[in-house]
Amino acid sequence: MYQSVFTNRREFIKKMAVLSAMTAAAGMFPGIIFAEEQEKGIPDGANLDWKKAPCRFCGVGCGVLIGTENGKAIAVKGDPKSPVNKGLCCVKGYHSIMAMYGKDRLKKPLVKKNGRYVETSMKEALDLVASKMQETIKEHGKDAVSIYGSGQWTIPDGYVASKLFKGCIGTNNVEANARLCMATAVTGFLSSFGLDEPMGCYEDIDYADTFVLWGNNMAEMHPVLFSRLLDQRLKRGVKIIDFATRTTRTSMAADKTIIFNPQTDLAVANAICYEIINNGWMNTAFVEEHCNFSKGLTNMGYGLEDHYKFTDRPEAISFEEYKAFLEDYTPEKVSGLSGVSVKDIKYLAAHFGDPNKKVMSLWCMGMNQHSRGTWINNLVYNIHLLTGKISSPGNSPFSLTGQPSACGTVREVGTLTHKLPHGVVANKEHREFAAKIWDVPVENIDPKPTYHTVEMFRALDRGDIRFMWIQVTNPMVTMPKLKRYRDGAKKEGRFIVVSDVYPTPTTDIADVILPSAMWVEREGLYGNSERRTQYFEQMLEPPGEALSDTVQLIEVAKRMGFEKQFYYKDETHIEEIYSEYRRHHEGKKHNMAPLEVLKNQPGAMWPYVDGKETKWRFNAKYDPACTNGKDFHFYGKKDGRAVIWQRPYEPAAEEPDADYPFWLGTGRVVEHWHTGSMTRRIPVLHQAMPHAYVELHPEDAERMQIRTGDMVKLTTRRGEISLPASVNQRGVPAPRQVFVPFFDEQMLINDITLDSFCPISKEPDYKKCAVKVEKA
Ligand code: MGD
Ligand code: MGD
Ligand code: SF4
Ligand code: MOS
Repeated sequence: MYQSVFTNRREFIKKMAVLSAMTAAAGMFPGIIFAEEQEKGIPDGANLDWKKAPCRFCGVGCGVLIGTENGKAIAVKGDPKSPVNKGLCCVKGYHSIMAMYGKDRLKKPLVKKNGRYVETSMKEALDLVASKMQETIKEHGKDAVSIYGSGQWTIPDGYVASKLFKGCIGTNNVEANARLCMATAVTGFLSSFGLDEPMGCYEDIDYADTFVLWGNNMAEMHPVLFSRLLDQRLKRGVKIIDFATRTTRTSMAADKTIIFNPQTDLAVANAICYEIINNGWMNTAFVEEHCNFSKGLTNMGYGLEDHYKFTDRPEAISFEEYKAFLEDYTPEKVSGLSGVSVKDIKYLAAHFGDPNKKVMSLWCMGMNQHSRGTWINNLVYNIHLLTGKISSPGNSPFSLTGQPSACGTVREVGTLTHKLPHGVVANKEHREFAAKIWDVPVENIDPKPTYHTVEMFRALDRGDIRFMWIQVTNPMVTMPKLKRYRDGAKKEGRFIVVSDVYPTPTTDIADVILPSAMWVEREGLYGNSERRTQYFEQMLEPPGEALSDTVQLIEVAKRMGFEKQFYYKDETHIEEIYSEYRRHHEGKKHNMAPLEVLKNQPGAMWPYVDGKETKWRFNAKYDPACTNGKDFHFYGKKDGRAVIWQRPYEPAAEEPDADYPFWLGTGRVVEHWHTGSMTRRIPVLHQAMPHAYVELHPEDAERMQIRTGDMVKLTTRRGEISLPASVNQRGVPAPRQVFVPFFDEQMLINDITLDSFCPISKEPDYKKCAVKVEKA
């Protein structure tokens, strides 16, 4: 009911606010037993039924073992058999099962009637969703309905969503939150190599001598993987270099931290290439044999206007042209702009240049949420290509993913407007291939992409989109320049369906709220950063009438007349859906392991060929898809060569000025998952990090007489918010910069962020805008 949900929600918020910061829950625990059970006495484990699953949270994709008793999950431990985490977990993993047991779990569908939410049966709610969708299509056309999903969708969820919307309804209005996160990684891979996802794997960590972290706060965001780096340092004395815009827990653990001004990683990366070439460190044989040089358009803009369109126009260039271009990026010229000393630029370059050192680069949102994100991805690949340090054990440019299945569901299933599970909508052969598997007429699949995520919410605001179904994502906390998109979604004549497990600011704007079965309350598959697909079985009954997102979609599809396409015989549908999905990826370049294999082991990396996973793609020694008779084959490109890109430095969309003199950067903390909807309902995590804050540099704080806990007002051209200050606590930004985490729905930092994006990937730059900072 409206009353009950929102009283609960308010109570929840109030309770959250009174609890205060006490403990820092960042260490590693040996294993966790559910608190309630602990009061009854710790079970000896004898009666526990242990089953394996990938962790619910991040893209590292640790294997966990879940102990259930009497229909409840009560214990978690790391799976020692998992090659990802070898038995270890981080705080979120160890507390993951508690995320299912928040007191206000959604159990019944809620439908808004005269401004109030009324409980209905699942059957009626799904009838309403289907008929509303049909009505909207009839009145406004197929491109007026849309689905916005997630890298936390399981593979089957995303697959049936794409099949329903793209294959059956015939609209390309399918997007997922990984647009906000991984879209740039994808365009980076495609432009440099022609195929998405890392060539290497986590095992690279065991062989690399130097690790360069490009603005990736791994200690907090990929903790278990980071512990593998630390472990290698103990064993082999490897070097960890933290190249970032702020000092974090990662910096504290690194051997060296180099701080650069936001956006100037573009210039520093080019300076590293300059050094490599001009010091004779280039691997000439590799470059001549396996690389081409290209340039694209410049001055692309920032996507700030509605209907903004951009397509790059690549042009081949010679090595000499490329070399001449780098003359603008000598360490001396770049030092002033970037704030990095000439010595440190040379230090970085020397690590890449040393022929006796294997180097692994790691990055995540610092490089992807970047108004020139595709470019900086290209530039880091340039460094690895020029030195030939790629696609071999320990030599690895590694783009880390964030969500448990951003790779598996969004990138591989292709739940983005321009994509299909195999290939893109614009390609006739790809459409024919998908249509055949989907059992739909090929004319159903529209060759034209519609809206990327930011533009999709703009279309909802304008009224071009009238119906949106949101699953496993909380955009009313996470969209940039949020106020516009919240006001737009609330306009008359919009119909919003939200599938979630808890009430959130996004369910607040819904016309229908569907309760979902979560994680191991259903069967599913995720795909992690290293191309590893992992299966989990259903271990628990979902509460009330909650249904998996897959089943919700199938039920609506059937009601819309697509019984034939969504007729699956097995009970949960997963077995059949997954084997249907695998057909899209058949062949040596992307074959996925069969379900029987995934049921018996902690995942398998694709391409899975002749019963074996492929650890290093494009390297003939390891990858059976290499066919050019050479040592490496970048078969994503027609001529088998990777591309070294000429990409200049260009400024961010909005930079500090006299009125807004600071940089505002945003991101995450170790205790919370994104919007906190799950982790803030886990008492120990909530208590460790009860509310958001703004990090300031101590000199700025001193000048403005701000101390930790004082309220600080942040104002941008979009609005203002106030938050407590944090000085010399968790992280320390550079002078004239502030940092705010986005997990706290009471302090919505996205109300004041900017919706500029990388013109090639359309991924927003959440890391940079200009802000005024005042003591409140
Ligand atoms: P963020 O906090 O988003 O984390 O993982 P990260 O990308 O590591 O990014 C903050 C960093 O961006 C800063 O420390 C800064 O150094 C860098 N940065 C800022 N500006 C620039 C720039 O101009 N260039 C470069 N190169 N760097 C810059 C994110 C990852 O974390 C993601 S995507 C997800 S989906 C997961 N979310 C998540 C979570 O919510 N909580 C926890 N505990 N773990 C998570 N892991 C995943
Ligand atoms: P989450 O909190 O992960 O945030 O942002 P979101 O995806 O919007 O939302 C997941 C939702 O799914 C939650 O409400 C949760 O309760 C619900 N849920 C959990 N399990 C299930 C399930 O099984 N079924 C269903 N239906 N629901 C479920 C993430 C997004 O945020 C990302 S990925 C990035 S990279 C961006 N990062 C970012 C940033 O760095 N800075 C700022 N300022 N904003 C950002 N926004 C983006
Ligand atoms: Fe889960 Fe990521 Fe922590 Fe591993 S590192 S336990 S996948 S949250
Ligand atoms: Mo951040 S996918 O969502 O990787």
